[in-house]
Amino acid sequence: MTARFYVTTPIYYVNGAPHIGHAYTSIAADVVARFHRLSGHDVFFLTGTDEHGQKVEQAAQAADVAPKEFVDAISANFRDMADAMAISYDDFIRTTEPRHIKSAQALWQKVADSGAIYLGAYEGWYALRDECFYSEDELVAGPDGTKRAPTGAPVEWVKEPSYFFRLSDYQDKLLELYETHPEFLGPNSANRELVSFVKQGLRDLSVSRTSFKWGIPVPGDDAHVMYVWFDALANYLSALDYPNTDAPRAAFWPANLHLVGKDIARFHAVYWPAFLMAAGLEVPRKVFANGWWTVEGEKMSKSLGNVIDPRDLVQEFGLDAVRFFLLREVPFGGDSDLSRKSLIMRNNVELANDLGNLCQRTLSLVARNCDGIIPERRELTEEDSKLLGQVAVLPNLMASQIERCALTDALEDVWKVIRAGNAYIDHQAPWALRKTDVERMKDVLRVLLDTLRGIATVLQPFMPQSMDRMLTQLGVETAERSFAALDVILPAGRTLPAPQGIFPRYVEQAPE
Ligand code: ME8
Repeated sequence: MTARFYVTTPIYYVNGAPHIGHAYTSIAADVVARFHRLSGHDVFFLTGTDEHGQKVEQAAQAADVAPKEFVDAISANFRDMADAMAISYDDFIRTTEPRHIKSAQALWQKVADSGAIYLGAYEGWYALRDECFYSEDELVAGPDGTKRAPTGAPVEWVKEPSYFFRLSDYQDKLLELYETHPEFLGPNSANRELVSFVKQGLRDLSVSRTSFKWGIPVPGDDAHVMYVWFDALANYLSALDYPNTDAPRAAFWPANLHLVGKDIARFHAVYWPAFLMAAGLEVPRKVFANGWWTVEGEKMSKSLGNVIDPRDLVQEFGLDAVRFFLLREVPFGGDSDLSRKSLIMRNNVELANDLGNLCQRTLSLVARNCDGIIPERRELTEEDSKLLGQVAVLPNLMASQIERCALTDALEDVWKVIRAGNAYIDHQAPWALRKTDVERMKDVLRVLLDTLRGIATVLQPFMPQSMDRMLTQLGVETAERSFAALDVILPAGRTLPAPQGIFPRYVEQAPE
């Protein structure tokens, strides 16, 4: 049976335009989804938008637009961003869709039937920006001396009737989950933080609000709408048509991977598994929290005017240079800074020089000296076998990195082989062999073509558009681009198209 793999991005709030941070998590999830597809797995990749809650309601009011009209426009903008970044999602869920509302209410009902929800009154702190309740001891002093959430968000005192989820009952079960499944939450820094948060003791969680209307009504009590996080987390099930266990997608539960930002690890690794346990459902296999991007050393913010739309970067640098930079710059899971200087450097050094030149040199030698025809694979020297051996282990090596969400390490594995390929071409000097030993020159070029094919195949998840072009230039048919296809070498005799550069160097324009 084909292995199934279910991977998700967060569903993004529609209170503003998408920026590079949203694109980041989606690109990472896209790499994982594409990698599993190339491994022959049955993948379901979900993204979407989180459209309820007080924050979105207020943003619509501020724009003087009806909430539905407001969320329709911004959700479409997020979908456009996903398409522009080549996010290969299988479904895009919106929490205002009837299918989601139905599922979220069914989940609520199931949790309530287990006895884990009761009616009470909430009195305490709420940070609208985070859509999160905080206890007094979590608060910090803001720059103006007012109380703030640990994230810096302003807090307000809220007092209203509310349904509660018996989160306190789940403390031991959650700690047991973290202990028996250390891979459940990554990276380690997020894991440590969560374990200590849960060890400090869990209070029951307010899961409904009565002071505004823009949400999903609580089943059986229309005066309440669900807390936006109960509503939002349910998206991962509603896309599978929960509670219909006969639905074709039902078999994708439990999710293999929820990719999130570190700001929302708590919701995914504490609240979500507790809700699922109460509903008698399996918990996801893994939650992984990516780090935080700043821009030229500053936090992105509307007031600083430094919020970057990923589509603008793509316009300037090309999609794959941006995707590559984001996943290459810092070990996945860590914080990072986006600066033009480092983006240009990565593009020029690693893409244009290391990979682009290796490909261009090889293909132009084949064009000039072999009439553009793929030469025979003949007996290999020790050096040939060494390089091809390094290529052959890449899919498995990378699979284990991707399993741990070590996306940057997976890229580093490929770059080691690219560097080895460059050392090989320099040492073998096929341009010199042309005059001394034409047969050996052909053998060397064939080894290089096979090396490049392996490299381009495993890089497809990271840079789908440019690797598509590279594989076409290498004479690799569409059906020959999976990892399994690498077991069969390309037949000699195919004519390659005229070589064209894949990664142009970026030259900064002089100011006018
Ligand atoms: O939290 N660096 O939505 P959201 C890295 N609706 N990642 C960033 C980032 C940055 N500077 N800024 C945003 C929500 N992100 C909820 C989620 S899921 C059931 C509900 C990414 O629009 C990161 O993945 O605030 C973060 O977790 C997410 O965008 C937050 O998006």
